[in-house]
Amino acid sequence: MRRIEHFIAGESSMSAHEAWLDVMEPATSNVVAHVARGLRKDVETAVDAAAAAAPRWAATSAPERARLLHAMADGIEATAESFARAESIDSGKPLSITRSIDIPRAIANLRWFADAAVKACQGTQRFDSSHASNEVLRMPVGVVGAISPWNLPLYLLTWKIAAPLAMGNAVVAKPSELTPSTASMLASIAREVGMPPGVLNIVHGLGPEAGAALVEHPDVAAITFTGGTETGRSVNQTCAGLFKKVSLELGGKNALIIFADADIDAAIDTATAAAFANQGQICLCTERLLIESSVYDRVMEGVIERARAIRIGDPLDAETDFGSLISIAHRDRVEAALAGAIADGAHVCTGGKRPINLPDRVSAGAFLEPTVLQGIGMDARFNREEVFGPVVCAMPFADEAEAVRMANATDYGLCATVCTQDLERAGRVARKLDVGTVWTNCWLVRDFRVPFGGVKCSGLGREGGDDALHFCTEARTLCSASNSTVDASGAVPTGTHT
Ligand code: TXE
Repeated sequence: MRRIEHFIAGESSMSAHEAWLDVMEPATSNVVAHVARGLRKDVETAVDAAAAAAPRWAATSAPERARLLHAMADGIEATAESFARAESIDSGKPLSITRSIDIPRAIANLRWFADAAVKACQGTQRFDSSHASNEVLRMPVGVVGAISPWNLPLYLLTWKIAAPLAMGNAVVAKPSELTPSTASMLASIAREVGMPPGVLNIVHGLGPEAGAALVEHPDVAAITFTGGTETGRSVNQTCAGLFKKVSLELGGKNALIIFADADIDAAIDTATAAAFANQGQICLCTERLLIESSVYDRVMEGVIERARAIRIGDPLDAETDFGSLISIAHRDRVEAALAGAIADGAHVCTGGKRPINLPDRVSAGAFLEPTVLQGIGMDARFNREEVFGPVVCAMPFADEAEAVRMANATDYGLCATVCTQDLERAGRVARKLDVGTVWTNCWLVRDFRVPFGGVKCSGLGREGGDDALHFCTEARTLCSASNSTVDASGAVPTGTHT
């Protein structure tokens, strides 16, 4: 059986306690690998390696750091098909998606932040007066801990580590224990391209063990976390006690609002994609579909028809659109939420069952049909809690004010989509929605430069663009009677990181 080890100080290593966890292929329910079960000791070794490597890495010029990140991106690109396959096997998502989205985006993450950091390190902010000159440096914080989930494994891991590495920090990453393969493949590439030992470390293991030890470690200056809201709450509490920088990208209960004046066919396509992409397991997926009453029946007919046309099947078959959920345990949770909705009066318009007639290879997988519900209101539990599966609940609304009220009636605030041809209305509604991102007539359009994150229980802080570069650095103000400057290459002196 394949064994996935930690990557610490540039070397593969087993856990100090030689403990292993099973890695399941969720589409088949077969064990496909064993992954090291990292414990506190392993995290300590990794943080020591990172702390030792950080000063020299910070003193390396930004272009040289960028060159190594681009080399890692090249390495993924050269073996993209193996990455796409490994991601599909670990996560149950279709190969068509890992080929077209997950792996290309992971490559782009490394490249974009590599270049952005070079630009950021070229110029420092200056504020001069007749008395003094102020220069603001962005100093790397030292060691950054990155904890990532299973729904977009390499995509989110690279999204979390690229900015810190590019800005001169060392990283200890803890990927999800459910999807460790591509992180380990990335580690091999880091070694091949000559990433200095200790700059990137990967410790595998369970959240409450390896993850918690990373968050609690006093030498980890910042934690970037993507995962569930309850886990995020506990990560946040630990970081608060240690005055640690923390960035939390958590769950959502996102609404997609369709006004009667929308391009209805396009809105139906957007709604279907937003509800069922990645089997509904993206924090940005739509779980509440709000439809203006006068077009409710027409929209529902279209969404149901599109949901039924989605090709469910073996994720490794290139024709498959829709694979399995991440695990049988997660499908149980989604089915429990569905059963709760039905008990509260929901009507299942389509889906709601485990698909039959799947190919033999995947007949024991964690599949659930794309499901559309209606008939329950905003007070139903289903419409308040994140479900994170392929189930969307439709509700009619009478007017703009009611749509806004319904969309905001949740503890979450990650994103929303507004479908309308009246752009004035779109702008008005967007300003009233209590979320981090509002899309108009589109969904999941992501620009690296824009801030990304949520409000309320959806998280804390922003990722992307300058926010990401600022998160992994501290501003240091140099106030001087005379002009001073830093090395134009972006290198910062050894020993100055905290
Ligand atoms: O996430 P966890 P789970 C939501 C979604 C899902 C729910 C639970 O609603 O149903 O969260 O999923 C690590 N200290 N999202 O349980 O546990 C863990 O090992 C430190 C939304 O899988 O939050 C993994 O690496 N780390 C989300 C990562 O946290 C801990 C994506 C995420 O796992 C830890 C995934 C601890 N105490 C789930 N406990 C999104 N925002 O996209 C766990 N971890």
